[in-house]
Amino acid sequence: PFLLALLTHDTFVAGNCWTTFIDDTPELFDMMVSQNRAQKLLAYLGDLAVNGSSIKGQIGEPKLKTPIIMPVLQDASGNPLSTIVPCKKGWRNIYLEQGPEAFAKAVRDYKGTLIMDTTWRDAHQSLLATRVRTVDFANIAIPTSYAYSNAFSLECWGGATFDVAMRFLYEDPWDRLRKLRALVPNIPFQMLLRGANGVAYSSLPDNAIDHFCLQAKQNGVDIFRVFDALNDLEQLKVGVDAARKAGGIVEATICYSGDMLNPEKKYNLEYYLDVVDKIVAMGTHILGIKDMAGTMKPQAATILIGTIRNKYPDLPIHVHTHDSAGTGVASMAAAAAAGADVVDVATNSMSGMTSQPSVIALLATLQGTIDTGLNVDHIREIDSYWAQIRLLYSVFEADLKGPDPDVYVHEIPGGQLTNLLFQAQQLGLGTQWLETKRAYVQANKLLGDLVKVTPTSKVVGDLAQFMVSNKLSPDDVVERAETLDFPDSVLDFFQGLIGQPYGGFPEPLRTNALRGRREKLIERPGKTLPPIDFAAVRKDLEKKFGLIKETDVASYVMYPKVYEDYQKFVKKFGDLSVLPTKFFLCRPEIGEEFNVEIEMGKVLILKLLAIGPLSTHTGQREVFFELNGEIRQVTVDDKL
Ligand code: 3PY
Ligand code: ZN
Repeated sequence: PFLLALLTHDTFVAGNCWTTFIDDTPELFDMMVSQNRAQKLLAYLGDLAVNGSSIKGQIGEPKLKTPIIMPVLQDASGNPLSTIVPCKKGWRNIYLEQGPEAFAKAVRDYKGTLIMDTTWRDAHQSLLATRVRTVDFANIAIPTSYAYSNAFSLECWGGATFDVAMRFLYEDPWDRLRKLRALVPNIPFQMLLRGANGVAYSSLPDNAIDHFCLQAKQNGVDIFRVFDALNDLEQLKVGVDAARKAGGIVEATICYSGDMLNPEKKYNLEYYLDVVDKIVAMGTHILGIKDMAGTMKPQAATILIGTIRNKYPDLPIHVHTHDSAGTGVASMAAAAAAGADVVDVATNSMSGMTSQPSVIALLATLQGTIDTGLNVDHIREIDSYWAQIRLLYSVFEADLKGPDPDVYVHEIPGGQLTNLLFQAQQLGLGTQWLETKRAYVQANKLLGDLVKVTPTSKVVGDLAQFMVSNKLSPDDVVERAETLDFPDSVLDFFQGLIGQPYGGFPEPLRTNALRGRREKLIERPGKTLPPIDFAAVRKDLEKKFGLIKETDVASYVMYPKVYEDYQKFVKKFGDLSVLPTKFFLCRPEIGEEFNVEIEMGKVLILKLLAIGPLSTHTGQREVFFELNGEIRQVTVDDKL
């Protein structure tokens, strides 16, 4: 087709084909790029048609069979609201015009309680294995900019989304951030940063966190919720300082674990208040309270938030929970009543159970007492979109059947609960799930009763699964520690790579498990990790992958192997983030026509025509497509 375009080009036909023809006719180059992209896309679709989906965690086909119907918001007079361009009104303007301190003050001065919507990050991380793709956020982004214009923030980035975007969805997480930012200029974007671990699972050199936060800020993040999984303040400070230096709004966060109301538990009110005092002394624009498992009962919320509010009347407080036990709305309402400035919710269809409580359930609970500034009708309209998206991603559902108030016993964080349940279901053993939960409690006790959230929750979960699969009792683990082959994450923790736990490491388990193979760290890891040489990383990546962005450098530093695999995938199949999810997950029907906008204004009209017979000679099949009216053919290895 490129040659055809060249031969039929007006200038060429007229005989004016001087040597600079190609330089002077850049549209030919554009066309070559488009052709190349189209061919890669067909290679992916052909592979999908022959071999089925290779997306990890996918089971079956989406339940959604019909095209997505877009919501229509209405203005106060009942007329359709135009959502052609993004809304401009919102809390982000205060930050952009007056800076983080003024933003924090305005939030504190607000008379009601604001909300953060987590649908674009934690909700799908907790319910759909973090698999929602950029295109499905982008399609609803502009209407969301109107419906949520009074929201404190949208949580849309960080946590597990960074890793999963590259590893399983073959997307650039930075590209997602940039696209969404352009579509939602008015609502603050919030990310979750795992302190000195960045968005990885153990510590990185300090300059990697600084570099990452600067890129995040420059590409669209406004608010950095920074936590450390052990509430280790030195580890936390690395993230807090990086976010502040980048110019972001800092939300230094304390992780809530266990049951503060139970006097026998390790983490009590005194413990939390001590950590809060230290966070305040460290300096933060906002205090985050992160109840990642949903074990903060309403009465605990009242006492904890009420006490902090009295002690620090000017400090904005932002509270996060999960609805695993079914008490999330009650806890968030209690937090709001006790003086929280912001609480977390998710759109109805992406809420409940291991996700955040439902936004409309919370609005109904607060109605007439606490104002959130939100328009319920608009929120409901946006949810009509998410109800369809939930069906589109049904292939990643963990199939939770209802709330799990057992969370008060096992204390498994929301995202991990779904994950472990899914894995237990895959094994198909009816008792596996109960055994995993029981082992999780035992593993936590063996490790010294940790604050459990990524990455410490992974340490506990890995030890629990290790105990179940090797049929080990807690006594077996202690007695045989010197010979057992513990999971890497457990050894990382024992070594001190994740930080120092409150109350110290469990001994002699730690020493026996390490057996002198790794040196025990007594200081935070970042102090001794050699700094990243960014120029050298960039040079190396350019050699391997050609022109790259500074955000690629940050991706590589965070996840070297995942980034390289992602780049190799893109070289083969192109950027698939533009492909509608239905055709990313499943092959189209024969004869079904669909469109893919590969870049602004460049739309491919595609149709799968036929899948050829298997060549016993090559083990391959020819797959035939129609692309913008022309027949195209790709050769695919049949792997089945
Ligand atoms: C993450 O770190 O990804 C979390 O969601 C922690 O709650
Ligand atoms: Zn969470």
